[in-house]
Amino acid sequence: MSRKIWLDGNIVDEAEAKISVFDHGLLYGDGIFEGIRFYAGRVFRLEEHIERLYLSAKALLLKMPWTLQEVCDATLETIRANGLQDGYIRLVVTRGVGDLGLNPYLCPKPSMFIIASGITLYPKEFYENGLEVVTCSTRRPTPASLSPQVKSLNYLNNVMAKVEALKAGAKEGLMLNEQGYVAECTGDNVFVVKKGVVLTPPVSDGSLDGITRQVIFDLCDELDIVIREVSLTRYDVYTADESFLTGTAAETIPMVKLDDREIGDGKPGPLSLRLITAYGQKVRSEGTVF
Ligand code: PXG
Repeated sequence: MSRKIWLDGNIVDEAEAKISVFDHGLLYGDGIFEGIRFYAGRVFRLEEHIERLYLSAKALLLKMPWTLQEVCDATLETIRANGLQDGYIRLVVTRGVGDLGLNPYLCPKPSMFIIASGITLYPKEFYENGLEVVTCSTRRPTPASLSPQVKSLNYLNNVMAKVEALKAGAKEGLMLNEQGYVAECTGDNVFVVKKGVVLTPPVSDGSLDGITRQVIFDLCDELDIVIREVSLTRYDVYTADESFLTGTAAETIPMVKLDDREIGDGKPGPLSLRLITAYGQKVRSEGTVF
């Protein structure tokens, strides 16, 4: 069945959903995106994702021609048009059509399209047995360049890191910042567990302020689990008792090996599994009904 795409205010067939070759989203990666999941008829953390989209837009001086509510409504409309109950939303805003040359002020109108589809980042067995991860040589950019908080259409740094991981036979790659501290994986935030305490790097170490990451803070609060933000080195991950990764697309997944070192006993840890189960329950019981 052909997917229905929301494109600049209209629902169109996938084959009709086209963007100009002069769109600066394509020519310069000048644009932003969001990835949102929906489960059993509800969109999880919809407002938070759309708010983050607006923050990315603000940072890039990209003036959104739609209100936040209109974007939320368009997202729900797209899901309904595709008759899905569970899936993934990819929302993309481009700078719009301009001419050759970087100048964004020559692009009068941004474009937005919304895709509702499925997504599988890792095969199912990795959710049960855990992921093996390798450290990539590609670093997360410093906040002195474009902030890692902007979900821009230029993900080449992460794509190249992912390629390194795949070439090394791993499904995911750990990215460090310029100082060598752990930032995040190519599309997921990183957590470790040490002596019953959950630790994750502060976002100032170069990670995206993930919405799933925030859910882990909420769950730790609800379950009386101590969680702290601390800078981590690879040593801290190698010697942790447990580790797991989080992201909207990835959800929550145990990490059991880094650079050939088993983390803990090399199996998903009990605290990670508790949080992963609680996450699964939360996403299926909260959210905006569509
Ligand atoms: N780090 C980066 C660099 C990301 O892009 C996350 C962490 C997790 O954040 P959330 O808010 O989702 O918990 C992301 C999320 C895709 C795709 O294909 C998107 C992401 C990651 C992987 C794939 O849409 N973004």
